[in-house]
Amino acid sequence: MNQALRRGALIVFEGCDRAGKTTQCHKLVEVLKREGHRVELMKFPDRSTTIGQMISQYLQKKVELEDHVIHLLFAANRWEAVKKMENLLLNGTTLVVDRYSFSGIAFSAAKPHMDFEWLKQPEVGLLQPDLVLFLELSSDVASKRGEFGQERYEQPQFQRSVRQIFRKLQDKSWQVINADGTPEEVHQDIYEKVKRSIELVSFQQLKK
Ligand code: DGP
Ligand code: NA
Ligand code: NA
Repeated sequence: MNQALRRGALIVFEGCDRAGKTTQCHKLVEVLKREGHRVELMKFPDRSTTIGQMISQYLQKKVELEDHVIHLLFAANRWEAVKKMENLLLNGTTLVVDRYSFSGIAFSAAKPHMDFEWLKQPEVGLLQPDLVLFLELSSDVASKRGEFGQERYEQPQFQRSVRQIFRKLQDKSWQVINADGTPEEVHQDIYEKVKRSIELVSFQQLKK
């Protein structure tokens, strides 16, 4: 088969805070690289850009921003990466992305007085993931993972609401991953699904 025609897969990790997304993203990228795959790790929010710095300040509670404003900034932070993502995918690089539009919708929709239909609009037209790995932690295991950090959304009540909204967003690109196991067990589960996805989508068009 002609390698040059193959595109990369857009693999997105989602879940509540502390589910182990970041650890699993790193592990996956490391293993795929070792196997010779072209793969790149990305993370949203990307705090390194100008917009990302505003988001970071908001999350650290150094500034207050109206709920719709911060929602748009998070979306803008994804939009500013679109060209780069598209180029990499079309050139055969698989992207492993730590959070994407589903977090965008779930975290804002968990706030009072936010219109669900309005919230989805800024995400329309972004690249659609080929595979969403939703890391789900049972509440038992979650409570044993220690205290939340100090950032804005890191409160049990808020995270419970986020989790309920995530469930409503689930579509056929999702695979729910039981994140209660050891990092190695969780990784094995993820790895199988990702390998299948990379093969499956390599001759399909990118979706927007
Ligand atoms: P992280 O760097 O992955 O820990 O994410 C920072 C926090 O921001 C985390 O609580 C999840 C939240 N978050 C991530 N993406 C979005 C988004 O698009 N919109 C909102 N409102 N929150 C988000
Ligand atoms: Na966090
Ligand atoms: Na994380």
